[in-house]
Amino acid sequence: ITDLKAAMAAKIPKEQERLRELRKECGPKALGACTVEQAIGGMRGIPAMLWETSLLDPEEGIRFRGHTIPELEEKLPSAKEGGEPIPEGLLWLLMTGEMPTVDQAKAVTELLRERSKVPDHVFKVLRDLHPNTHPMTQLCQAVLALQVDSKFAADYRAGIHKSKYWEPVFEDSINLIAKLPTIAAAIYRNTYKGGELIEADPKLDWAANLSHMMGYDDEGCLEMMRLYQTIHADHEGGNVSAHATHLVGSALSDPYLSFTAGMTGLAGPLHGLANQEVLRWLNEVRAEVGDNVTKEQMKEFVWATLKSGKVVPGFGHAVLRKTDPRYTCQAGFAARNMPDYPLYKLVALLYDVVPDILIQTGKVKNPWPNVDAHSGVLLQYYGITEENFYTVLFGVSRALGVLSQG
Ligand code: AMX
Repeated sequence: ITDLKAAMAAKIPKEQERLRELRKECGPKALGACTVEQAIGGMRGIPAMLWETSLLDPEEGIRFRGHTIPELEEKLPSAKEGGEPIPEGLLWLLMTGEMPTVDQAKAVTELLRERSKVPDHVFKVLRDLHPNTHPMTQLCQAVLALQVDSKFAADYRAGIHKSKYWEPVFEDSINLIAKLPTIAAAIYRNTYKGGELIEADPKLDWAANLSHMMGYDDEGCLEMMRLYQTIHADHEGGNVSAHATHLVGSALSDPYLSFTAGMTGLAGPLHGLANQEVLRWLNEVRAEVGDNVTKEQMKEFVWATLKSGKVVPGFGHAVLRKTDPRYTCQAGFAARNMPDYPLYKLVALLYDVVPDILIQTGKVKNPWPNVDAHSGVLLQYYGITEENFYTVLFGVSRALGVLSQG
């Protein structure tokens, strides 16, 4: 079976039954206590949400349907022999719980291609925005403009039975995921390249097409984008973008409305915008001391940042207590593809310097780097230098996780 919806239809009645049983048998059982600190800290550490697509272990990091990131790199289908995983395979895994075959992943590529056309009125909305509108705000506006075509909203109005909600939610989610690369590329081209858009290439897969439509066709860049879009997809349910999407979805707001809520959260500097902030911060270091930064100069810079009441972006995490495996995965890609790149070396130097200093503050619970410490370096290397755009790329990927959970 290579049809994603048919694979879901075969599973969903059983899953609905499993949930009913779980509720019946274990409903009154307590999962744990809740402390005052946890309540003040925004529910940190309280096991209070069902999130089937991924599980975040503080020591080990994220597992997608039980698979670690290195396992995904090994097992998910790739576009090139032995190359990086394609996110279409991850989408199959997240939605069905099963590792896809090559044919199943290819069928998802086709499904997304068939539905990728973005209506003209959405481009018009983007063109009419104030030229200084942040790319993340543009992304939210474009997704909201697409909402007029929500199948779930229409079916709900027509009185659909609740056991069938998943079908129009699936249709909306696939339609939205299919259109996101074109929307993201249009935001990029409008904001930084004079508004000249590039057509999708029907031979390319979903993530590679995003790179192509932005104007980057280097084979290495296509591979980087496939990996990037795979590893940013999901991080359990407690982070701001996932939680906000889920929360708004619980009001039966359709996938367009719910996903927009997630994206307004991802746009915050302590969450997804941190990838932009890391680059900005690194550029400040380079402007002050040049490219050959010594360890001592770097230490001084980190302390100056902390003393001025700011956070060191790209470090720390609400749940993780070790180096983020998404950081390690990107560092591995950099080591394979850009070992002599000065910015890569600068980020490696940060790894040497920052954790010790954060430990010395005596209050940071996780001094290790997170996903955002490394992603900007990969993008810069291939020429995508406009850091204000980076969170949009994160957002496109995040759609795979939060909409699968929906
Ligand atoms: N630099 C400086 N101070 C930090 C810090 C960092 N990287 N990480 C945590 N701290 C500080 C907190 O601000 C807090 O200080 P306060 O008591 O004076 O308010 C104290 O250490 C304790 O915080 P914590 O329990 O360790 O972290 P948290 O769960 O409250 O917050 C996070 C987690 C990610 C918001 C925080 O580590 C941070 O601000 N990091 C920098 C921004 C960043 O990289 N965000 C991206 C995270 C990944 C993602 O969502 N994409």
